Amino acid sequence: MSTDLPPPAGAASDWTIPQDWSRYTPAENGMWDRLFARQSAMLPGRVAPAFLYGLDVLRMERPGIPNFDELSERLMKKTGWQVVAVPGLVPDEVFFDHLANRRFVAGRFIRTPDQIDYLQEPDIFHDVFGHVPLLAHPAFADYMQAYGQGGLRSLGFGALHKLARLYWYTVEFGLIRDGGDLKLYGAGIVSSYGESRFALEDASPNRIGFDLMRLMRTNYKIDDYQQSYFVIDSFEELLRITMETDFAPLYEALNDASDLSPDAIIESDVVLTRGTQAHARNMTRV
Ligand code: HBI
Ligand code: FE
Repeated sequence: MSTDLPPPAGAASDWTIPQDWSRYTPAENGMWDRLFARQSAMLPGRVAPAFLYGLDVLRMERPGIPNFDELSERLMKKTGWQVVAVPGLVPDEVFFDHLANRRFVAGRFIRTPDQIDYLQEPDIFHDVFGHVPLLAHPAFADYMQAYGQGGLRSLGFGALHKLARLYWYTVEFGLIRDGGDLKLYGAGIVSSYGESRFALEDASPNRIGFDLMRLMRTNYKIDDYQQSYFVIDSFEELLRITMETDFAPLYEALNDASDLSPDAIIESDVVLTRGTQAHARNMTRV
């Protein structure tokens, strides 16, 4: 997205808009409740404990679409984050600038019943149910801010699409070790009825230990379940690796390294599951 686009009419110069929380209709609040009930039934035993803790301290199990001012007040006390409304996708620079200042931008609209299982643009259920609970976790909260700062820097290196893979394979589609088990934490998985089971339980995808350079070589699919998931040890470890890495030489090295396909397994990988890729094969068969 071009970074010099003006915000749409009615939006502030930083692209934020009022949530207008009191204007949600019963149907919209009902859609939230329906999605919430369906996803929370999946969570116990599958999702990272920090996610459940976030739902709890943010009081997200109360019915109806959450009020961003209330979420911000609770989050502010825990980790200094806020949730602000935007009309939809915002330019990269605007997105990163908000993250760098500990503001999470969320869509305020909710999907309609015919979009219950899939929609292209992130709605309030994906953004708030998927992303916001982990912002109550100190290390994850710092990681998100660091990502925003790194995002702004990456624009100067023309390296945004490499860095975007880090966001994709962690914040959106990451898995985390929990004792001897794997758990979900990526917002794209946690907010998806189908993928929350697929990512953990299906034999199709690869599950590979997190390696920053390797991950940033890996392409991803935006319109189907992932073919590989990357597994972190902890949010503290993810934050540490990100903070200790100088990304400038990494971007240099990435220019000389070939891209990897989403289903690739390479020699240096710590392979937790070698996927059958049956799902991806069936999807492409005509
Ligand atoms: N805008 N509202 C919104 N939400 C996003 O997740 C988002 C965005 N704009 C750009 C963007 N993401 C990308 O820059 C990153 O995911 C890399
Ligand atoms: Fe998202």
